[in-house]
Amino acid sequence: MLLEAGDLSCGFENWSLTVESVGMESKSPLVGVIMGSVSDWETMRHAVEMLERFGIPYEKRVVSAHRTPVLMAEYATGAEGRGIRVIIAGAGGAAHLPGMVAAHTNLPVLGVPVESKVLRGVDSLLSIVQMPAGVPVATLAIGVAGAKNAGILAASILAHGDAELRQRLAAFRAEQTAQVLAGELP
Ligand code: RP5
Repeated sequence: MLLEAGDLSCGFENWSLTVESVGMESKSPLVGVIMGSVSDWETMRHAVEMLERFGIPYEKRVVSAHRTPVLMAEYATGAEGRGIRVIIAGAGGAAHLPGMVAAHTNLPVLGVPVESKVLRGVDSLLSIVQMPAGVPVATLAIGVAGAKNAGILAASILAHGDAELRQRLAAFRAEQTAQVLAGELP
């Protein structure tokens, strides 16, 4: 059971609802959502919204590999001991945060390349995806799609030990399928 006490009335009968606010952070998070800057939030909030849809307890915070390197190392080394099971790390530009976090933990790290202004996120993507063999970062697509998929992938990872969450994932997929089948071209 991954759900914690809290308002889950946004429930799974209403998958198409847009989550207007993100306020279900947990004191016993299973997913740590970190990002290099407050400016990444507009992208990374989509990962958080997906976790909220699935009722997965999470925490979110800014952790910068180059501006707060000591905090980053402490966060990554301490995450597993605090009960975190997946880390989602978003960063843009010379996006070393996911790789540096992965260097400090054996937890799965899902990297989200934030779309940078100058190179439109190609720099972020290449920085995150090209980890040398031995320290993996599971890299998602650039921008919002990647952030959403990071949330879904975190749910998939956690669903291995949680039949209820597996059901929610299946329902989510089924709703997408139904929407496509119901769609009409103009
Ligand atoms: C990276 O630098 C952050 O992840 C962000 O995407 C980028 C720009 O940061 P700001 O200058 O907007 O704080 O560390």
